[in-house]
Amino acid sequence: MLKHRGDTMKQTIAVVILVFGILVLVGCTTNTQPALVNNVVAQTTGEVKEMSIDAWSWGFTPEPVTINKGDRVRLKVTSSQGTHGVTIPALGVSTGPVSQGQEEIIEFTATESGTFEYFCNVPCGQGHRGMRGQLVVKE
Ligand SMILES: [Cu+2]
Repeated sequence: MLKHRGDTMKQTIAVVILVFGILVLVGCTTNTQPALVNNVVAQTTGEVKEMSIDAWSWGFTPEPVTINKGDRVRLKVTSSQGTHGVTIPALGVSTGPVSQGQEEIIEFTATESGTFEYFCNVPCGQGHRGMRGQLVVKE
């Protein structure tokens, strides 16, 4: 009875080691080719586009902002009147508050085409809710 139990234990240990080995192998395989498996790496044009948005009370200039898919964008946000900011939720980028006469630069790569909203992320008074613009990413 005791001997039999010992054999079962050995078998269990062998199975655990085998499963562990398979997991390690699978882990190594996926780690070597992340770009191929998930195709995460975005195709970029390699060109950095410098663009500017000026915020004022209450709006943005220019509006809309148009770029091409794959562009690496350096977006300079300035404020010529009041303290504002820019957030582009679809791209996960935001400035902090940009006060009058200041500037902040945000960088992103436009990996998908479409029309995305951006808006002011600093409560700036009466016209704040109207401070919206569109970022058009062309195919
Ligand atoms: Cu605002």
